[in-house]
Amino acid sequence: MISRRAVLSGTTGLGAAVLLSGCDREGSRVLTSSDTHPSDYPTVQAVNEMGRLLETRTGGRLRIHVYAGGQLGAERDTLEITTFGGLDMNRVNLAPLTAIEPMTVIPSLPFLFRSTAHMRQALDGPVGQAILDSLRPHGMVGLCFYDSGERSFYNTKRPIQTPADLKGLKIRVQNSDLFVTMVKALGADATPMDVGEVYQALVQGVIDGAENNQPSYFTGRHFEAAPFYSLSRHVMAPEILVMSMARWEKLSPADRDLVQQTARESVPFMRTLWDKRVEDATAKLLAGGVKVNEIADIAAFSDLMRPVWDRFVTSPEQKRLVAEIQAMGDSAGTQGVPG
Ligand code: GTR
Repeated sequence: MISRRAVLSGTTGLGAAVLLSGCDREGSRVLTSSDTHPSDYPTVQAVNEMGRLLETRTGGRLRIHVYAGGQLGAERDTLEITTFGGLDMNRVNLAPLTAIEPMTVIPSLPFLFRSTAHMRQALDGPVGQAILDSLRPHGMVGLCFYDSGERSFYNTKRPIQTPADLKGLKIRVQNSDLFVTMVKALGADATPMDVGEVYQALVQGVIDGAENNQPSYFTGRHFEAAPFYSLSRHVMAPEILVMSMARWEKLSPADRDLVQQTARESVPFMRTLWDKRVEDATAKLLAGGVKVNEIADIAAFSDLMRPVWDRFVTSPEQKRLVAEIQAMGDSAGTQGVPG
C-alpha cells in the first residue's frame, strides 16, 4: 500500500496531479479523478460526461479531469489516496472495496443477480443507496454505480465446461478476499494481481487465466494470450464512482447536490455506451479467433460458490439487503440464484 507520507513527499511517482488535487485555478475548481481504463472506455467517458454537465451548469466553475489508463496507479492504491483526499474522485470496481466495507460485498456476490435488469433494479433503488452510503465512514462518498457486465473465466489452456476443468489452473483475481475465496471454491489456484500486470503474466505463463467481462478481456488484449473464454457469468460486481469525503466537505450544499445529480445523470449515458461496448468487444473477440463456450451446467458452479455467501454475508444488515435483492421481481433473468 502507498502511504500518505510517500504520496505527499512525491516518492510514489504519482505525479503532481495528485498533489495538486483540489487546487483552485482562477476561480475554476478542477476535480481530479482516476480510472484504470483507457480514455475511450465507457467508465471514463461517463465521468467526462459528468464533467461536461458540471462545467455547463456552473459556467465553468466546476470541472473534472480524469487521469485514465491507470496513470495514477492500481485501484487499491488510488483508493487509499482518495480516502485521505489526495485525489478528489475515483472510478473503481467494487471488488477492492470489499476489503474495506462489508456492505460492498453484496453486489459482488457470485450468482446474486439474475440478469442485467435485476442488477440495475437493485442498484438504482434504496439497496444501492444504502451501499453507496456505507462508504462514508471510510472517507468516501459513493456517487453512483456503473455497469460492469458479467465476469466469466478465460484461460490459455482449454474451454471450461465444469469446475473440474479449472482444477490446478492459476487464475488471476482482483485484490479481494471475496474473489480469492470464490475462485478457490471452484478448485482453481487464485492469484491476486493488479489488472495492469495480467497480460504479461499470461504471456509468461505466470498465470493460466483470469476472469473478467468481455470489454476488459478485449481492451487489455488478454484474449491474445488466453483465447478460451467460457461463459460462467459468475459475478456482476459493478463499477462505482466515489468522491473523497475531504473534497465533498469543502463543497457548498448546492455544489454537493449538483455533483450528486450530474453523477446520477451520467449513469444512463454510461449504460448506453456499455451495452454497445459489450456488443463490439464480443464481435471483435470472435473475429480475433477467441473460442467462446456456453456452460451447460451452471448450477455446478453456483453450488460450489454457495459457501462464499455464508462466509461473507454475516451481519443482519447485509442479510436484509441480500433478501431484498432476491425478492425483487425480475423475470427476464438467466442466472440461477443459489440456495
Ligand atoms: C474491470 C473493471 C476494473 C478492474 C478490472 C480488474 O472489469 O472495470 O475496474 O476492476 O476489471 O479485473 O481488475
